[in-house]
Amino acid sequence: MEKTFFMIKPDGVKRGLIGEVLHRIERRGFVIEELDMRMITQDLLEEHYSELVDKPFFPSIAEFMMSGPVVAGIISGPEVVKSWREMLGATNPLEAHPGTIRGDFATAPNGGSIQNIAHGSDSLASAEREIAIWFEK
Ligand code: IDP
Ligand code: MG
Repeated sequence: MEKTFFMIKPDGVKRGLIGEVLHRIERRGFVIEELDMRMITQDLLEEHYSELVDKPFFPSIAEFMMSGPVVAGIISGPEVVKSWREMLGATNPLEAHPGTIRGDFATAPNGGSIQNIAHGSDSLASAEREIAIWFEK
């Protein structure tokens, strides 16, 4: 069974959306395999977002992602990598369709970082890499 890595970001936790996001995962029929609330360190963030570290907006992402706890987890199900990305919606909430998590709960970029409630691995290879970073160390 396919697995992916997901995370409820600090904005989702602060706004009381942990239950909402987990409910959507369960309602869809995906299985929560691992679940862990924790603070992200700079080292973990740089490894997780290694392809973004050199972007000009990385400092604002870092400030946002370390502003409070996240809920990290692994979910499994048929084609869960692609399905979970579809359930999240577009990166920029302004472009995310209603019915998606980002389209239902987020609005405009906020102070240089795009705050969009939740994360999902973007491919099978990313899922394996992120699961290893977060849960196999
Ligand atoms: P994704 O989360 O939809 O996979 P990525 O391009 O992998 O999008 O970017 C990771 C995260 O970094 C985004 O979810 C968002 O929080 C933030 N981000 C991406 N691009 C920008 C940008 O241009 N400005 C500010 N923040 C960004
Ligand atoms: Mg991404």
